[in-house]
Amino acid sequence: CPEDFKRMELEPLPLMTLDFLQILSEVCEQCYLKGSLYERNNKLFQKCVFFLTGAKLVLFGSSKNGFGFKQSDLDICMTLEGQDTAEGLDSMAVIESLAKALRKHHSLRNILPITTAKVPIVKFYHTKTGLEGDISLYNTLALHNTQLLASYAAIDARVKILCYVMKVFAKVCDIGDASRGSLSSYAYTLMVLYFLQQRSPPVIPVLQEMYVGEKKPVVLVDGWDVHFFSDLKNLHKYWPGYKKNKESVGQLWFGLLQFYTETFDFKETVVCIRRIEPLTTFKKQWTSKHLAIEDPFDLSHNLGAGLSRRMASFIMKAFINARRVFGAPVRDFPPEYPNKMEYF
Ligand code: 3AT
Ligand code: MG
Repeated sequence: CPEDFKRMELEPLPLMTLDFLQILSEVCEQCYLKGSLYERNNKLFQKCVFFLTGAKLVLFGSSKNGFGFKQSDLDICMTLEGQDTAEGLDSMAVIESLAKALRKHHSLRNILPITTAKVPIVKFYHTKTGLEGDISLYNTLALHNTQLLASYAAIDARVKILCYVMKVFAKVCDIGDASRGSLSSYAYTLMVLYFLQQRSPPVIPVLQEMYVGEKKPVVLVDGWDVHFFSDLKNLHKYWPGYKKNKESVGQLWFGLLQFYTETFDFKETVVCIRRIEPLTTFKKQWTSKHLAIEDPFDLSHNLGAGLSRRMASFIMKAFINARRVFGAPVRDFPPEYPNKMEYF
């Protein structure tokens, strides 16, 4: 369990040289440039949209928030014509009949309705594009958190790179599959955003705390406040921290690994991107959980709630190993890369 990893067990690291941090930045940037496919999923989505009579399909998740990559799935939200909310809807029955309708499409395979999850979904595999996807019903909050994440991605190019690198890290270390007991990509993205907000000076603001005018607006969706500051063109006017942080991606990536292994106290504190003040696990009554990550809108939802002690420990070990590996300077790796990114 994370709290079992006493800080003392962490190996001391050699001093980071500026050269090495430059190499680390290039590794992160190349990882992003090689794999990130911002528009790809949108195009493929158009190809694999199967028209279901009476249904409206909207793409969300990484295909829309700027953190998409080759292995990303298609997250699709379905609503029914003439029905604005899920109220009175027999979701299980709709999911079952949706699965039946999808089975008629010859280009779809592995159609699997999952009705036991918090949000019932139908999973599928599209043979022509090789994409996996899932369709959920009236997942309105997800559409809003996609917008929130897209706004953070639009503020600073380093956000996209780091979120992307984090997802690759999670996939490579086999700690990024919520259906197999670990955490979803979404949870790791929230961890990166939290770190970037807590960095000094911060790389991104807390958009949910910002507003123009006297009173913070409240926009309710499914009973939760989904307001956030979205006037990014004028961010420099309202956020004093605008462009204050000048660290490289390499510094930030290594900083993130240090933050979650050396500084952040998983036992006491919740990963929470909606406010800058620390939020305690005690206040949320989430003390029995190994890792607490609060959804930015559905505040009752802890994304780490499903983690077993064993899995939490496995995830922490991956972070500790990454801190050691990325913290060990190498001399001549990698070779010169083209397409360096400008991020200021
Ligand atoms: P990939 O590129 O697909 O790996 P992603 O950013 O699309 O990453 P996910 O597929 O994990 O992230 O999730 C897509 C969206 O689904 C993000 C969020 O709106 C919603 N979502 C995912 N997991 C959860 C969760 N545990 N709780 C609430 N919403 C979730
Ligand atoms: Mg996804």
